[in-house]
Amino acid sequence: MTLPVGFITSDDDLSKTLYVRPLAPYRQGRFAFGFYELIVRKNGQVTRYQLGRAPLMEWAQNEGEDVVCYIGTLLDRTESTLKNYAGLQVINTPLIMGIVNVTPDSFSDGGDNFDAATAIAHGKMMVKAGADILDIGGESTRPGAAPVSIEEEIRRVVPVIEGLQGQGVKISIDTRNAAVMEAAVKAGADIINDVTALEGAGALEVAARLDVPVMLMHMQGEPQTMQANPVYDDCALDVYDYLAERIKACEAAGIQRENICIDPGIGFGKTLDHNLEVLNQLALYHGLGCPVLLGASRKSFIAKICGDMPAKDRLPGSLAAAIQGANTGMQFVRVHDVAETKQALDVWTAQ
Ligand code: 8Y4
Repeated sequence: MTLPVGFITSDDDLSKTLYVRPLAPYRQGRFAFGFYELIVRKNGQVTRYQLGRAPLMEWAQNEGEDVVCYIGTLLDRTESTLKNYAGLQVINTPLIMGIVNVTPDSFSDGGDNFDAATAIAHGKMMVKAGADILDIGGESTRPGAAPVSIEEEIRRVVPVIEGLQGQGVKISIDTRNAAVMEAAVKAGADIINDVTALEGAGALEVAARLDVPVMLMHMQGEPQTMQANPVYDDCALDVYDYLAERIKACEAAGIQRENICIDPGIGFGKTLDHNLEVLNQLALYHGLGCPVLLGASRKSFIAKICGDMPAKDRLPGSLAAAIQGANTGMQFVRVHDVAETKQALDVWTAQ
């Protein structure tokens, strides 16, 4: 496919027109950034061109100074693989976020203390297994899950955050409620993980005031209905544009880019094809200049690919997704099975 010449005009918003995706796998200690996919989106048309770095820069030069500058920034961001976030040093193998659910549907027995004690024990086990972050959540975003009051959500997560202090790992609070963010950080949480990218009432302001690192995830629609009929122009690019817009909103609210991690939100308002489009182009998101997290563990896209099986039987598919994350330079993977994921990533890293 021949490159468009004189295609970009001064009317084009470059940030919604040009994207670059590195084609070589990210490998620890030996990076090969020779080849890229240049993605051009104009008038609703998306065209992809695969080319070497030098021809890409040559094309940019012909398009003008603004394009040189924009592509230069994207390449700089994509090629700076070392990123520090939340006091964690991220080398070129993903760090592991272990999932700690504090929702009644994740326990067979009901009692309050049982819930907290079980979650704390589970968290400590994940630390032993090699987790770098524990993600503590008290609200289920599963379709059909019972709604939880803010008081109940706080009552669930605070004792678990307190019980997991001093383990030598970071704690993230998985919530979309500003009041829960506040209570959780007060109890010792280090990071806010929000599946609505701080779009909730007061969330941006509270996160900025608390001055803790944030994770911004993409979701289309609302948890109850998001899987009904998700529609995109181009899923991977639409997610990119959304995250770019949320980064901008964070910066405007006083949250610095170094304190932002982004996440394309596998399974959140996405069909199997949408999820696969994102999973196949994960490295695109490095152009946004933030560490990237991939959360694919046990999600239903695995069952849709392989034939239905319960969530607990999706470890092999989850490990394949984690390795895809490693190959595309993801800084974090969010997983249920920490020991197993660590073994897979250690072997990948040792190659
Ligand atoms: C079995 C068990 C099958 C759990 C599916 C699930 C993400 C997230 C969730 C994510 C970030 C989940 C809170 C969905 N997913 N946060 N949270 N990224 N940042 N489903 O992908 O695990 S909950």
